[in-house]
Parts: sequence; structure tokens; C-alpha cells
Amino acid sequence: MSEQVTGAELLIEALKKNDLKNVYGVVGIPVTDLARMMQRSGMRYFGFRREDSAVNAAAASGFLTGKPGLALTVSAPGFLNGLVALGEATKNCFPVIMISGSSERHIIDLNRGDYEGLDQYNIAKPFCKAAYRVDRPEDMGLAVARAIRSAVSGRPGGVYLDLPADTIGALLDENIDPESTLIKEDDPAPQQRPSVEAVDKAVEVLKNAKKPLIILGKGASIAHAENEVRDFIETTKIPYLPMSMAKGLLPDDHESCVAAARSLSFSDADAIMLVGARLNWMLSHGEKFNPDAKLIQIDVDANEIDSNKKIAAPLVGDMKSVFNELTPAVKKAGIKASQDWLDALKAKKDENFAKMQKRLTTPRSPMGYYGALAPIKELIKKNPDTYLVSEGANTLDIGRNVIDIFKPRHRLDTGTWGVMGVGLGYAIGTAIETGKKVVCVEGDSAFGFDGMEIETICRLHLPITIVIFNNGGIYNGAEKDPAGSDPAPITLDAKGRYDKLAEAFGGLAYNVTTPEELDKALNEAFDAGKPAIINAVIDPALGKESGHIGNLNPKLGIKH
Ligand code: ADP
Ligand code: TZD
Ligand code: MG
Repeated sequence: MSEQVTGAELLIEALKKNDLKNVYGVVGIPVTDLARMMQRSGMRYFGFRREDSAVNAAAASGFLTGKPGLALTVSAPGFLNGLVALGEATKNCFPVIMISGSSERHIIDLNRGDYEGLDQYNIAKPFCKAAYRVDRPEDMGLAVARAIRSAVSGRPGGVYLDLPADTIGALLDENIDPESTLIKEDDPAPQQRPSVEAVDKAVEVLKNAKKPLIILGKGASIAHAENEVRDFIETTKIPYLPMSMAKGLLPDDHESCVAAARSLSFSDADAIMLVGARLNWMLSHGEKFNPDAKLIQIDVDANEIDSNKKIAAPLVGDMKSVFNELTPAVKKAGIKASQDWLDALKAKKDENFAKMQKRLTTPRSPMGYYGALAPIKELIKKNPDTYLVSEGANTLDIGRNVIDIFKPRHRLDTGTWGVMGVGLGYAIGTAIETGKKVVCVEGDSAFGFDGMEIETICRLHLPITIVIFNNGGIYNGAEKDPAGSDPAPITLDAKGRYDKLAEAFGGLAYNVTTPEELDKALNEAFDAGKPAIINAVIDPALGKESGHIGNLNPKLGIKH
């Protein structure tokens, strides 16, 4: 560092000292030079078209690496665009730090009216795990240290770092050694071990269970606990159901995976162990479980216990530490799932596999969801290193059941909030962080939310193949408005050629109407490793309202 350094330089040095090198953002006043300096200092800066996508890319980075992803935005509107994704990352427990330039406090606090002026720091607070504002350059190192620790410790989440323009440009007092202001975070996510009593209680519940079941949630993925999870499951033979972003912790074709016997496992299990999965709407708040089932829950956040149902055996601690205590204890107790229970689940699984196979192979015209998903399922099976990103309603829900994932953290989707517009940001962050190929399976509506990031993908030459399931609508494209001549609320343009967007920026473009055409285009684009959009024309009349969660709509008694 030079003699007298700016806040910007201190920020960069603090990030680098903590091995945080990739930044995803959109520039403008007051952060353009900051981004330039980041690049020139050896960090990598990736420019986006909208801040939510940049924050999503950073969130994907956090999910995949366990270190906080970094995003950079301008003030007020840029900050607000990014805030949705920061809130979403926080809900998803993905560690991310969103850094935004902001107006000087003396203008904001007296409401004097500034260019893009907003009290960002206070607005951010309810949407993230922690928010910090840096008012002096000498605090930059401290702020970065606090942000890192807040993002990754305990339950990970989003952190907001507010950088007023005058702090970015301020010079550090020449009497302060810049190096002395920097902090290298040591063990920012310390172990949290469960108590012996808690482990004993959980073993007791499992000992008494005749039909135990494990629900694997994305908490186990976030914790990188795949080895511990595998050891536990292979020791006890307890069947498991993976939540969407826990798919691949063990390969989906593992003999203990009972995803294809979900209803039976919920209704019959007498002990259910939640492993980094909240009992939220995604699990119908536990309402579909056998009411007599005893629940065990592993979670790093004690607040999660008894959130919806009584938890008989809470195991509060970090995932790896919990399994490090629990697995030896179940081995000692000789806990094994009974063969009768496994046989019953296996019979149901086989029955449902046969049904699925029929759906995947029965020809239909126009192409349906299953026909279009079959080649994608095959591609991932043949190339298990490939990352899958997915969003939409029917596209997402049917795809989740059809496409098997074989490696941990290889599936990213709409997550706990069910947000549309995450796909391309996640795909970009994933391709950059892993250097691997990504396939994005997008509903036509979902793609519309962040579709302009195709320019980012092409500009960065990323190996991302986007398959758009174009049924001309949100859920369904066949509805007419009986009252007038306007398109129905759910209607989009079924004849739209989304592939042309890739062409506009030098990517590969395909328009397909049959599974065979889709298979050919997909493999060609994938092998080329170049940005590509495949516009896959799907029967507009097929999709169900809200996919698999239509029951959540208020009933207003209208026909459609
Ligand atoms: P899913 O959507 O897959 O069901 P959720 O996001 O609802 O999963 O739940 C994830 C849970 O995992 C959260 O309650 C979170 O506190 C917990 N979690 C996150 N990281 C860890 C960890 N390292 N150890 C234990 N639990 C964790
Ligand atoms: N806005 C945001 C940010 N998130 C949302 N989830 C929605 C709106 C509402 N919504 C859904 O829940 S799914 C969806 C919307 C708009 C799109 C479904 O249409 P699609 O998929 O084309 O993506 P299918 O295959 O047609 O169902
Ligand atoms: Mg659609």
C-alpha cells in the first residue's frame, strides 16, 4: 500500500487478506472507480445488467464455496434492486456480503435531497442478518471482518455493508499504519457441538422407532456435510428424502433415497429426523407427517426448534459436529432400519418409477414437460459434474422430480422464497466459481425476470446452456380472458423466440419442438461449451396453476 491510502484501497486490501477475490456488481456513482481498482489490484470484478442478478451470483458463490460471496451496487435504486436478492440469500442461509455505495450521512440525515439519496443502512436491516456502515477509513478492516463473521457463522446469511461516498474517498490518517487496521478472520464459523444429553435423546427416539425417516435439507449442503450424512445413512440404512437443494448430497439413485415414495414415507414414518431442513411451507409445516411421529431436528439455529411442531429431540449444533457425536452413538446402539419398512418403501418406489418411466417415454405432440425433461435428465446422468439451475412453476416442480443429481451442491433453484429471476445470476456465479458447465432449466416467465443477463453470459463466454420451456405463460399459455380482448393475466407470447436473444450477443441459438430435437440441440450446445439458449416449445395447455402448490391460492370461486 502507498503512504496515504483511501477507504477504497483499505476495503480491497481487507477483502484480499481474507481471500475474497470475486466481486459481482453493477457500477455507477460512487463505486465505479472502486470496481476499477478492484480489478487492477488482482481481484476479479464481473459486471451485470441488474443488481439482483449480481447479488444472486454472489449468493451462489457463497452456497458453493462456504465463503461469503461479494456483490457491489450503487446507491438507492441499485441498492434496492440488490436488496431483494440479499433478503432471499438470507432466507436461503447463503453467506453473501452486499456492498453498496451510499450518500454522505450529513446529507441523508438532514434529508437535504441527494442524487440517489436513501438511508440505505437502516432500510437494509430487516432484510439481512447484519448491517454495518463504515464511517471512517480506519474502520474498513474491522467492518470487513465483522461482515465475514456475520455471514458465515451460526446460520449463514446476507450481510449489508454500507459505504458512504466520503468514506470510500477518505484518506487514512498518515500516522496510522494501514496494515494495522486490517484483520484476517480466523475460524469465522466456529464449531458448535451438541450436548451429550441431546445426542442421547435422539438415539433414544431412533431406538424406539420402527419406521424412521430422514429429511435432508439444504442446511446439510451449506454445511458441506456430505461425508457425515453418507456415513450416518449407510450405517443405519434409514431411508431419506432430499429437499431440492439437498439433492446430490448422496446421489439421487442411492438405495436409501425414497424421493419417489414421499407420501408414504410422510404418512407412515414414526420417527422423522430433520437434517438442516426447516419445517416451513416446503414441508407443509409438518401437517402431512404421521401425527404420532416423533421428530428429531438438527439445526445450528436454536430458534428453529418447535417452530411448527414439537421436536422430541432437538440437536442444536453445526451439522458436522452433530454427526460426529451422533453417528458413533447410533453405531454403538446398533440402530438399523427394519427390512419390512424398507421393503414397503421400495415397493412404492418401484411402482412410481414405472409410472415416471412411462411419462418420460410416451410420445406426445406438442411436446410436454416430461418429453422435454427426458434429454436433460440423460445429459446430467452422463455428465454428473454439470451444475443444474432451475426456476419456473411446472418447469421447476416436474423437473425437480425428473432430473437426478449425483453430486453435492449441484442443484440451485428458487429456494425458500420461491423467487423467479434467480436463474441466470445463479448460473453465472456457479460457472465462474466452479469452472464447470451449467444447464439452466427455465420457465418462459421465469426467464423473463433476468433474461438480459444473457448478454453477461455471452460477454464472459460462460459455458451455460439455457433451456427455456416455452408454454407461453405463467403456469399455462392456453387461457383466454372471457371478459375482454386483453391477454389473460397468465398469458405470455407462446410464439416468442427466446433463442434469438442468444444470437443477438453471439451465443448459440436453437428452436426445438420435439424431444429428439431438444436432445440434439442440448448435446451440441453442451459439447460446444458456449453460451446457448434453446427455445423449447411446450404444449401451452399443460401446466397446472402454480405447479405443485396450487393449494396455496385463495379460493375465489372463478372458473379458468
Ligand atoms: P430446505 O429448504 O432444504 O428444507 P431450509 O433452508 O428450510 O432447508 O433449512 C436449512 C436449515 O439448515 C436452516 O434452518 C439453517 O439454520 C440450517 N443450517 C444451515 N447451516 C447449518 C449448519 N452448518 N449446521 C446445521 N444447520 C445448519
Ligand atoms: N414474482 C417473483 C419475483 N417470484 C414469483 N414466484 C412470482 C412472481 C410468481 N410466480 C411463481 O410463483 S411461478 C411464476 C411466477 C410469475 C412463473 C411460472 O411460469 P413459468 O413456468 O413460465 O416460469 P411454467 O412451466 O409455465 O409453470
Ligand atoms: Mg411458462
